[in-house]
Amino acid sequence: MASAKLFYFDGRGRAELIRMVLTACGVKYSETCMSSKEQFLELRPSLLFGQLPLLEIDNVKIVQTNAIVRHLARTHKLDGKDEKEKTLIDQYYEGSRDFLASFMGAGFMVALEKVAEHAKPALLNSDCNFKITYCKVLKENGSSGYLVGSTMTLADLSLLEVVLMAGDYYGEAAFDSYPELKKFKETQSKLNFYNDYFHNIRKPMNSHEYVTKVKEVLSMK
Ligand SMILES: N[C@@H](CCC(=O)N[C@@H](CS)C(=O)NCC(=O)O)C(=O)O
Repeated sequence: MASAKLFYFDGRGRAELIRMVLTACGVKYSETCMSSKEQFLELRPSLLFGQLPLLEIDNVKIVQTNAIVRHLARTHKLDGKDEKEKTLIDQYYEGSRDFLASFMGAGFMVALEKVAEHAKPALLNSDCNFKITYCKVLKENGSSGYLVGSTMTLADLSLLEVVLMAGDYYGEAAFDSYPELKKFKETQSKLNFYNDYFHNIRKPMNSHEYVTKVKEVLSMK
């Protein structure tokens, strides 16, 4: 079984999806979490774009979150069985990444206490386009509970990250009137990887300490 090293911070950010995919692929990994400016500056020359996350796997250093998860998906067959499935997976993956990107830095831009309020219009509205679209896709794919085909793919993991985030902020209310998303979450929660991910791997929601630490390490104002 492959083993890997993940370099990031001790929080979700851009690395949470990588943690989910590593767990779903059954890859054992260790984490190095940046805790000082000096530690980051020492690592920086080995980062292709000077940025984290970095995943070392199979003697290769990979940066760029999307490249990392796509590498894992390709090497562990979470990327679809034919060209049509691969394209659909890419499409749904990009859709949920775009949506998530609008919240990614929220805890760094508005006071942490205001993040849920900030995200509310997009995540809780009864006419949330994102949720409507993914419900439609799940419905059209039949009763499997997955976005593409009848097994888990990278597209599902990417959607799951958004679904879990919405659940963190608003509980079950996040899925009122979206039965397909409710069922999607149930399907995912019955998979073997989920229990391990949810209980042992998933990082907590950002705290003041975490935001302060990241800003300090990256010399952010
Ligand atoms: N497109 C890159 C963006 C990476 C990125 O912006 N990383 C931040 C931390 S979340 C970083 O390392 N910033 C330091 C810098 O840009 O100097 C990815 O998805 O990996």
